[in-house]
Amino acid sequence: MISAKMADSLNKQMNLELFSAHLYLSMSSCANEMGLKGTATWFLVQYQEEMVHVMKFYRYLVDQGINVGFLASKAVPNSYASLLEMFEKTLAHERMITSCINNLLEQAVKEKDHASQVFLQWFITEQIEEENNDRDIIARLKLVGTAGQGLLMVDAELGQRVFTPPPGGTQPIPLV
Ligand code: OFO
Repeated sequence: MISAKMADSLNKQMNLELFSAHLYLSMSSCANEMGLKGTATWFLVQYQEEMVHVMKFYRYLVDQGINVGFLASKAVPNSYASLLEMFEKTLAHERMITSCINNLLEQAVKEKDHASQVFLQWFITEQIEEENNDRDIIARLKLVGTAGQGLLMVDAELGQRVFTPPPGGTQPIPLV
């Protein structure tokens, strides 16, 4: 049993995770248009990971007896000047998500909602990895420059990324 206020906050986060999924699917499409097939793959995997996040919130809320609500979704940008800009926007977005998750945990602590605290721990750890991945890629892009051979090398590396379904059950959407 969770409070109506906690359920509302978690429901909003579920919708924000859906926004993240749309944002990264759009970035995948942009990268494809720029001829950066490896980057397109990286963002497609990122989209799949975000759908796992959506489903984790969905499952938790439904298991707590909550009828979830899908809110109106904001349009996402679909044009970027460079790959560096794309990853800088990605890092800024992930930092915003980290602060939302931290706020949710603070709310759960304040409400003495132990179940939600345990649930949110996974996201606290996940956000360290999300931000770290983006920082690494930005650093590499700054080293090699944003054009020519260096860019193609980073693009090829990004294309190696594969989606790994999380252990323990929350099934994402089917793989593309
Ligand atoms: Fe990218 O971590 Fe969820 O939104």
